[in-house]
Amino acid sequence: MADAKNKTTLDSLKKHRKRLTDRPMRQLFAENPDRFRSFSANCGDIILDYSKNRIDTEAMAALIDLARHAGVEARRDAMWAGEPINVTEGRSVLHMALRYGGEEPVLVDGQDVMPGIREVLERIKTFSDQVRDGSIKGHTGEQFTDIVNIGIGGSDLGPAMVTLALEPYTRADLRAHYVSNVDGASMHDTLKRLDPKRTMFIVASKTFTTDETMTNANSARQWLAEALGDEAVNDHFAAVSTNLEACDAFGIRADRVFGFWDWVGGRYSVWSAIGLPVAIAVGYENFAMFLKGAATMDNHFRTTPLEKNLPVIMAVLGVWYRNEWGFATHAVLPYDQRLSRFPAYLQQQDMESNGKSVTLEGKQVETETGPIIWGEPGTNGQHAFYQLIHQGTSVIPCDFLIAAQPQESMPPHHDKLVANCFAQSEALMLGKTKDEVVAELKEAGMDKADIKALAPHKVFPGNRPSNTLLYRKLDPATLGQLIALYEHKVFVQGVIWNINSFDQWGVELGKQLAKALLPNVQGATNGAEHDSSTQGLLAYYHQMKG
Ligand code: G6Q
Repeated sequence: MADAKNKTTLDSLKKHRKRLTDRPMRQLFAENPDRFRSFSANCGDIILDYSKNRIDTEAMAALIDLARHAGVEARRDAMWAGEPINVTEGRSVLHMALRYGGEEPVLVDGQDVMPGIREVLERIKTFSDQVRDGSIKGHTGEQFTDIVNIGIGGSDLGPAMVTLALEPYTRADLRAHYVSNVDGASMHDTLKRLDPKRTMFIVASKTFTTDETMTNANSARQWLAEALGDEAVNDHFAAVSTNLEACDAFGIRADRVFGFWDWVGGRYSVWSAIGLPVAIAVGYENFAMFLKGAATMDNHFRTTPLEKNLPVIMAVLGVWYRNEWGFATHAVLPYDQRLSRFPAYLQQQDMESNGKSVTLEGKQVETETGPIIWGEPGTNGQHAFYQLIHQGTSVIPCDFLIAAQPQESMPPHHDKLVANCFAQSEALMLGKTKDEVVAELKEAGMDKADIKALAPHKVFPGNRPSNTLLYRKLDPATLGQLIALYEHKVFVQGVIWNINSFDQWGVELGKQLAKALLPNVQGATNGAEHDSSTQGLLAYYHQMKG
């Protein structure tokens, strides 16, 4: 946590936690019929119901105080002012500028970044329109029907998740595919259904040096050149990168290279030209609505008092559970099949940002930081891992996400989906007492001995916390809002924990060692410089691969 000025707030949080330990939510709901009204807030069409949490008015006020004392407002303003708040990389953090769309200048080192953003957006519009209307064609004069995005991490998870989420806005005759893994299976299985004459590749890499992406890009180029000749490559490749020289060296023509800037972190880059495959798949107008939705949430985050500020509320509740109650994981459960990749997207968003254990000053943190984020869409999860959420020994705070309106008219599907979603949070909150179980079993005619044996298994402890995010419809603007909501939530938590949410040094060691190991894997050497486990694995690998 930031420093001593938080001490009083932290002590008060402890007191609130002790007090609330003896007052389960069931009781809190019974005492306050207005609980939903007291603990819900909205941003446009997104309602956050956070009443099913282990809070009361006093605890919530203390949590908001924690955010205030940690300096969330000042750091938020410093981010928007272009200050280099990513201190370990000496960079500004201005993904909000990418979707701002307003007239005011946004400055980095005294330079307005908005003209550059507008220029790239204009190029994305022209290019995506021309791919969609067929005026940009492949080498043999055929219209493109398949776009393969080659990127990984932030250059993949965002656009892949968004394309899936906005499926109703895509065209059946223009498909976007995403290849990220260096596992050749991914590229192989994607290409086997594609016609090179009608396939375009977008190589998406901020650095244009990422090994997985460059390996996949080279394989794609080879596949294309084998089918259509080397001279076709130019017509079938585009690139998105901050490294324009490397794009040129790869052989991608300048008018097919879309730039972005070092103040856009990889996991915040879906709003930049990294969103190009999305713009092609759903059309530029929808991509623009997606940006606009995010800007709505940015405005909410920047101007709404902390008490009614959705990202702040979700952030402090997360800190409450992580630090005061000791809950290590957090589940994201969209009742929206098209958000099936949203939990994976948020895993990067949250765990790469806040999976840190040193403070901004480089000291060991004194509290737990980012939780483990996981999840799957409902109702599928109900038939799988929800057992543990309801009756396991770990308490797992959950976020439920649900649209009021489905995209397709297929009654009674959506009503059933909504009923299941609301039922889960109610069940988690209420639980089922032993008395209730016994009464139910008696009612069903079971004899006393059987009731005695079975009842303990059928008790639900309840008092298990959740948020519900209810939105009108999963349209591009709403999706933009939802993503920005979580981005800001993670930001606020990073400020409270006093860590740098914008670097990711933890991914480096594995990359270094993979580079060092490759010669051992490719040659038959035993890798004597490695530990005995690695040597043993290498030896068996060489023996087994034959
Ligand atoms: C995200 C990370 C990381 C990055 C990938 C791909 O914040 O920086 O996930 O996006 O490693 O990097 P490139 O875009 O440079 O290939």
